[in-house]
Amino acid sequence: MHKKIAYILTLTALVLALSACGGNKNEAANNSKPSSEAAASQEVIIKAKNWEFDKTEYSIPKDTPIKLTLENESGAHGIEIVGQDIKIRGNKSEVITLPAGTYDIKCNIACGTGHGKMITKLVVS
Ligand SMILES: [Cu+2]
Repeated sequence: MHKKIAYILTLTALVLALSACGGNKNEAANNSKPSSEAAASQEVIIKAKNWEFDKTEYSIPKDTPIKLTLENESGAHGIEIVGQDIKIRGNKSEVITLPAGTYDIKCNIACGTGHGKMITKLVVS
């Protein structure tokens, strides 16, 4: 009986060790992958002006590299995908890849009176 328990414990430890190794390996692979613009399959343009974005919602496919571009039509604005380390300031692009979910996008440059209203959504599905 004790042998069986020892066997199960060993097996559990082995499985945990293997899954931990697998996880680290994937993480390292992702970190070393450069996010080049060439990898993006489509582009989403967010247009900003004083004090709103051109859409109340933007949609992109999940787990797919997308070129996200910010165009300022008036004023100086930026975007930040809340909860993610994704920030664009001014007229620039960045290639992003996100898992499924709904994210808030907000202006990240103190742009004046309506700054607090500059919020939109990014739906990833
Ligand atoms: Cu702002």
